[in-house]
Amino acid sequence: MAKENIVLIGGGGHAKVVIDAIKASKKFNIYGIVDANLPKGKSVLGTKVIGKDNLLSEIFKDGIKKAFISIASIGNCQTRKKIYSNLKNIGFQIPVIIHPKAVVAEDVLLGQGTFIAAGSVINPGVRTGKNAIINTSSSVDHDCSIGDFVHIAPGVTLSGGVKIGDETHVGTGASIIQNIKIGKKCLVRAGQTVIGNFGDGIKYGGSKK
Ligand code: JB3
Repeated sequence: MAKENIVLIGGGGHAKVVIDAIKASKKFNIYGIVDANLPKGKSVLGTKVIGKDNLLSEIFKDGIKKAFISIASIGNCQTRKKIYSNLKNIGFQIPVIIHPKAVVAEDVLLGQGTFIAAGSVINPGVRTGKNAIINTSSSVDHDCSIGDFVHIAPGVTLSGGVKIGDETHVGTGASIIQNIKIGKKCLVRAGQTVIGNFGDGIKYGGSKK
């Protein structure tokens, strides 16, 4: 059966990780990338930049019904949220993308647009909201709940029953012990170990130098 076309939004570093996962999963044919700054014709891992976001409505009318946000975010997901609502307004479906070298339990529920990178382990009972990123080699243990637009950076470890609020960024290599609750729009800085709950809007861990 012919693979369905998908258009990517963003052609930077995270796009390379997403393109690799899509190619490895063999689920979609990548139609092209729209990017706010990259020149038309630039190749990202063999996928061409075909224009900017103003092309998306035309692409949809031409029959490309799937799109995926291949921009990550470090601490601020407003761009992803803006793009997401634009895609939904146009009518795009935003699938879940899972690298075949991730380990995902069968009862896991992943919100639309969620990305699971290579080497990640998602254990039973996990739920994510929409457009979450579970990045390279991170581990999300049983019954964790991950909110909308959350970014779990590479190498993060979440023990069982952890709750992460919408739009929170958990930085590279951070560890969060079991049943901890973290609020919305927080930033857990890289390498931190979290052993206590905290609410919304907290920047947790040593300040940037
Ligand atoms: O550290 C790791 C494993 N990954 C990082 C990731 C989490 O964040 C990565 O190394 C980068 O630091 C970053 O990846 P990302 O999100 O791809 O950022 P960057 O490499 O800067 O690429 C973002 C791309 O999105 C750029 O080409 C921008 O021009 C483009 N862009 C920004 N805003 C946009 C928009 N493209 C479209 N279509 N629409 C926009 O609104």
